Amino acid sequence: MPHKIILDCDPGHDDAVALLLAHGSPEIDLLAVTTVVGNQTLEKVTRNALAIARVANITGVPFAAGCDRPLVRTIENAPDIHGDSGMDGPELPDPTLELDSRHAVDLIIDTVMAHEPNTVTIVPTAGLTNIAMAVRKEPRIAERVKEVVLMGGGYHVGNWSAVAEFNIKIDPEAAHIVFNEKWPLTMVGLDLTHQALATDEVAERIAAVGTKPAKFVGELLEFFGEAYKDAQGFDFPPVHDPCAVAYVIDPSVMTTRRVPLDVELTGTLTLGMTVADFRAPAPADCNTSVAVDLDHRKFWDLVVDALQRIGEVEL
Ligand SMILES: [Ca+2]
Repeated sequence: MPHKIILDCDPGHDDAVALLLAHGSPEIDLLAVTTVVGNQTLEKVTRNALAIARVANITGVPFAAGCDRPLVRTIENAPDIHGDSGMDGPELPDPTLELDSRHAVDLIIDTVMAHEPNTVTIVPTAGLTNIAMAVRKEPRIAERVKEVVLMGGGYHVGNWSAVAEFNIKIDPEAAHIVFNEKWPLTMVGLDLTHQALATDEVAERIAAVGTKPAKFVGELLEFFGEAYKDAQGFDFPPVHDPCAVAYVIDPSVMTTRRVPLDVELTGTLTLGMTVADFRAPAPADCNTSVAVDLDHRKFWDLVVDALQRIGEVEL
């Protein structure tokens, strides 16, 4: 049985790869795609999500727009990494898919409540505003969701400050809510995703697929690589978001460690830091884990395989 997921995202170059991986993998049943302010404004990331749907011919999956600002903080976007559109690089086709009329928060709640308990995994690859709002509006989803597997945070690294990662830092209050719920939660943070580099060999493998969706990914990664080189001094871009989807497809793609996790809300220098307490063996009731080591080859095999399965798509 494929794993049922809701992808909550802010496309975003790496969100695009995450969405294509979810769509192309036979191990994933993509129930819904929801968007939230983050890499760019809600309007832009939602348009980008619909453009990806057109590029990969994703139909029959509801897409809904969610929160256009964080719970408490003012809006922070990341144009230095993702450009003015939020997904600069390839030409973005005009969307043909219509948005679901529901707010993303309601689509998330409806989707979780409509499925059997312990069958739906929520995969957030953006700020956690929608997920926090959903679990506040309908607390029963905390017991009903199988797991939350999120891209965000880092137990030893930051990128939006010395110790805080973008998705957590832009809405730390939302992250605090999500990290402190009862659901099992796996944090696929920067410690892991900085191993998911799109090297030259990876770019060649994607180009060799030879389809329009693969070319689209190639152009995304080219822009992303330049942006990461300029902004953060990386030789190759870390492709964060599909790591969370890959973990749902095949947990053996990475090692994880169970550890108590929380989110700093009051630090002068550490706001939005995801604090992992490694001092002792995790207590029996610990429901949080962090991703540690990535199998780079296996990860990119999943992405390339998904692109091959998507095949050619005519625009
Ligand atoms: Ca993202």
